[in-house]
Amino acid sequence: MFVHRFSTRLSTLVSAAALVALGASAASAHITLETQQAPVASTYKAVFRVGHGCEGKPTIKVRVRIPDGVIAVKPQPKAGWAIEKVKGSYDKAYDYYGTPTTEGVKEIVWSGGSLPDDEYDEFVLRAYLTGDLKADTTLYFPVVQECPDGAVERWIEIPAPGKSADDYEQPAPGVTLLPKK
Ligand SMILES: [Cu+2]
Repeated sequence: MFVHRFSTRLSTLVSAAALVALGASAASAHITLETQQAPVASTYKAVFRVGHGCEGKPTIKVRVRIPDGVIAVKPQPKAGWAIEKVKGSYDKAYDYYGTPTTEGVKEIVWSGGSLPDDEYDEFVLRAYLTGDLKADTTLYFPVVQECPDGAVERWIEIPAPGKSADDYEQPAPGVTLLPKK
């Protein structure tokens, strides 16, 4: 996030062209999804890319909230990290290959590791994007990134209609939904 605040402060001092360059580098540093398009009614491998810690501090916990319509969630085991699967009821019954499904994982928490600010890592889960999700919309996975001494980065901003992630300081990672194959 240092990059973003730095660029905001600088905004009155530098030219528009320089700002564009800063914005591009800041965007690549967010927590983002590797695969940014996926059809509904299909299985999706979500790779969350963590580009930096909390203003220089290492990342010690990553919490991912599972949005409505995303079911059958399974995190990929990760060496050096414990995984908590927080379960709950879905907002409705979703069809999972003919089986009505009413509950499952709503949040995944990776903890116990330490990712230095100057290193890169990925946190992976697999899930089913139900046919109830709407194609041609963006599905967002809010992520909270925690660091020592209470430092935290909340990647939870959901862009309003007509806006994009680039319009926000801490956008939630998103995947554009495509029509069912
Ligand atoms: Cu960033």
